[in-house]
Amino acid sequence: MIQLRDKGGDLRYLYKEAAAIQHLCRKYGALFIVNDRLDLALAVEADGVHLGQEDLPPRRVRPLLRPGMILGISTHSVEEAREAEAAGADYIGFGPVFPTGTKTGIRPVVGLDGIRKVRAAIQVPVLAIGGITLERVPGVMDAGADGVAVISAIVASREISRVCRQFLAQLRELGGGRL
Ligand code: TZP
Ligand code: MG
Repeated sequence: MIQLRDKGGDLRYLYKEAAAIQHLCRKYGALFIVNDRLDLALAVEADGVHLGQEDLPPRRVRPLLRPGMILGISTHSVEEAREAEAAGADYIGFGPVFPTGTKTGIRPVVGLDGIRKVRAAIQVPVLAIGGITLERVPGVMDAGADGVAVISAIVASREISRVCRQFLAQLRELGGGRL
C-alpha cells in the first residue's frame, strides 16, 4: 500500500503527482491512499484516503467515499482509536511508536506498550508508525500490530525497492497484511 503524503505544492501539482502514482499503483497491483485530501483522493479515484486528527472528521467523510474505498485514520491514543473505529475507519495508524525525525510537532511516543493497549481495544487493523525500521518490525508485530507504515527507513535508503521487498518479506513471515 502506497500513501501519497505531500504537504507542499498547489492542488493542481498534487493532482498530477497523485494521478501519476495512481497509474503506477494500478500497474503494479498496489493499493493507493491519499493523505489529508478527500477531494484529491476522489479526483484520482484512489483506493482510499487517510485523515489525521486535524483533517475533515471521518464521520462526515465516510458517506462521501465511493463504495469500497478505504478510510484510514491517524490516532495517538486508545481513545482516538476507539473514536476512529466508531466513525467507520477501515484501519488506524497508531503512533509515533518510536521517535521520528520525519514529522515535527508530534505527539509523545506511544511505544510497544501503546500498541498492545490499542490492539486490545479495537477490532480494525492497527498500522504502527513512527521510527519503524526493519529491525523493529518483529517487536512491533509481536506487540499486536497488523502492519507498519514506514517513511524514512524506505525513502531515505539508497535502495528503495530492495528495502521495500525486505519489509514485505518480513511482514509476510510474521503474518501481517490483514488489510
Ligand atoms: N505520523 C506519526 S509518526 C510519522 C507520521 C506521519 C512519521 C513516520 O515517519 P518515519 O520516517 O517512518 O519515522
Ligand atoms: Mg493529515
